[in-house]
Amino acid sequence: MFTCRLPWWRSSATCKLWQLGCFLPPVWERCRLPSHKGINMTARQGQQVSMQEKQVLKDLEMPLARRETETLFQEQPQTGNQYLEDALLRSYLKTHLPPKVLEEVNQDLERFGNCLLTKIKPLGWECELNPPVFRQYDAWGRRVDHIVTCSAWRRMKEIAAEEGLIAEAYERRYANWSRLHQAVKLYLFSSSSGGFNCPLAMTDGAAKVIESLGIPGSLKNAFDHLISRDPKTFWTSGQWMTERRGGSDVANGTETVARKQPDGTYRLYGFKWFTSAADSDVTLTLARVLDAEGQVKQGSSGLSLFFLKVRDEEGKLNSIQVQRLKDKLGTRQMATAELWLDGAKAELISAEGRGVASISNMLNITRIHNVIGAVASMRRMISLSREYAHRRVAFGKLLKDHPLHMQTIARMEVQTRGAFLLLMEIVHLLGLVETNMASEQDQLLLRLLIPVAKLYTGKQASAVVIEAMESFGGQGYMEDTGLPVIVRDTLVLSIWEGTTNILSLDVLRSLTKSQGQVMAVFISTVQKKLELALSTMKLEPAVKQMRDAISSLTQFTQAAGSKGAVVMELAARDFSYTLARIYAGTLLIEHAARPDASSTDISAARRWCNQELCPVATELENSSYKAEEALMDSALVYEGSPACSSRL
Ligand code: UCC
Repeated sequence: MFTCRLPWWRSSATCKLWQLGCFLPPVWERCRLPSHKGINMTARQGQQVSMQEKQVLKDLEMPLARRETETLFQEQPQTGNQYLEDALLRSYLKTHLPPKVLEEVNQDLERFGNCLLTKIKPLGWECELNPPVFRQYDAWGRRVDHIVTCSAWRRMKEIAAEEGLIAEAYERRYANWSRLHQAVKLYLFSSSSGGFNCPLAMTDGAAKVIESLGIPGSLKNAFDHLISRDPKTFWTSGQWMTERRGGSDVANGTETVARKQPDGTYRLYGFKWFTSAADSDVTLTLARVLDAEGQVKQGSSGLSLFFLKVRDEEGKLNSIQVQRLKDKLGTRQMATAELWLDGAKAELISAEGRGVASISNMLNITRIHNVIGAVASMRRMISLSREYAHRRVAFGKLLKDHPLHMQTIARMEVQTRGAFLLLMEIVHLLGLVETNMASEQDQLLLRLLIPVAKLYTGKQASAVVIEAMESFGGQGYMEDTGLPVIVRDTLVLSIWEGTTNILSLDVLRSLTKSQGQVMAVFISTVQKKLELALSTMKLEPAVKQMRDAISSLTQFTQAAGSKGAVVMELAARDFSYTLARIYAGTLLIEHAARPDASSTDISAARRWCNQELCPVATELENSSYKAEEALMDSALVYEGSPACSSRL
């Protein structure tokens, strides 16, 4: 009867109770009922039953729990060599790099992709598990202000040197392509770096500032350390810009003063409120030079740029006190500190009063690194999400066979592709500028595109990683999957290195400074790129949408020109987003117009124009909801994944 139909663990337990003359209802029923259903017992009988029941339940419940756990078991998404799995990256390199450079870069990146998987990724996770600790005093009460980092973090520094993650850009062995090579390595490194991408961003920025100053003799040694490939001599740099009164408004928020010394150096006095990667070897920072009367000049023109070493030869802090480490939402692998400068010895490296203009060379580099980090986070989350969709069953089929699920991932994929091409465009232009191969137009375009890309991808990355986290259901919210770490670390990308609004205003600054020339260059560049795409029939609708968007943008800029500054300020954010959408879409179209473009390249370009440029009302008309498009979603998402990857 009843017991016979139950599995062994239920039937044996039930038999024991049967011998007691009672029947134990299922566990869930017992929870609901105060007594055993339909059976009258004395109190003693009840006690006996209760004790025996306990034992039986132990026997019964444990296997049940185990069994249920087994059925809940989920397969972990597995990703392989990031470089080999990134179809767009590989097709971009194949299209743009000269063959000889491509051959060498391809080899290096494939090797690096393996190294990331086997060596760097586990170190990155170790950094997450062992965040820095601040030790203010030693055992004997001596103040030491020691920021203790884990061995994995220190190993990251060595790897960064060995891999030439800074050096590559300054050695220029591939001329203008070296910058792109470096950026691609950083892009691959970023989401496995355990936060070490942050000090690298600032180190690159410091090297850039020193290089743009013509590498003065006094900074030659520091420059060599910053671009060293030798782990023993490699230095990282900080960028101490933020003070209590202003993170964005640097010009009015900076209180630190600089007192000139008889030997020509300066001593800095002030309080730096956020100093990222405070374990760095050197830093650049802003301060106001005290005049003979002990007065300083306020505002932007009172700020000068200084270089300083954080510790002396013996390892003692350079008259700096660490107040505390910041308790951050993310990037917890990296020490962000509050620092008192109490006479820190420093070298003035800009003309007096030209601090902001000088440090903007650093800002532009760290903002590009921000874009790298944003695209890398998006790419990482999508890789995991698409891999999971290949393994996870819901409603009787794999997630990858649910059209709505795939449409969601495909939309993220399109956003990531646009952001990636925008990044490549910027580092390509930067490479040209750095090797004196850039035209004046290239320089203007670069000046405009850096804040545009930083603000757009910073925001986009947050949206994409949150969407991707959701694609894992509840698992996405679990700490030990590693997914929340990516989300947390991505959220800062719209904040540091200038918030979205500050960057929107910087877009306006570039317009004003060039007296509108940057806009003319922007429009003529996108138009040229679109003309080349006209011969590809399948891209016609996208080109048309893009041209319509450009014409609306032109109308807006003409009309806004006659309006007041407030109108332009209010429009700055939407205006910047529009520039980003138009430029990224144009790059997708350009990439899809290559003779060897794939159908997914074309689909991505068309989708960008539908989803990013057009309101939802036109989606139906533009066929986004048709069955053929659903098939394309899958192709778009899985291009380059291990199942369908092909070598260069
Ligand atoms: O967050 C921080 C560290 C984070 C860790 C790094 C991680 C990196 C990524 C990691 C990878 C995942 S450090 C704090 C970051 N703080 C900021 O970004 C500051 C935000 N605020 C601004 O950007 C403001 O717009 C300011 C500070 C630049 C505004 O300063 P001013 O002095 O009020 O602005 P002015 O007067 O307009 O500009 C002064 C000069 C002008 O040149 P001249 O005098 O020749 O006309 C400007 O054209 O500076 C020039 N300038 C620029 N030039 C200003 N900005 C730029 C620029 N972006 N490019 C070229």
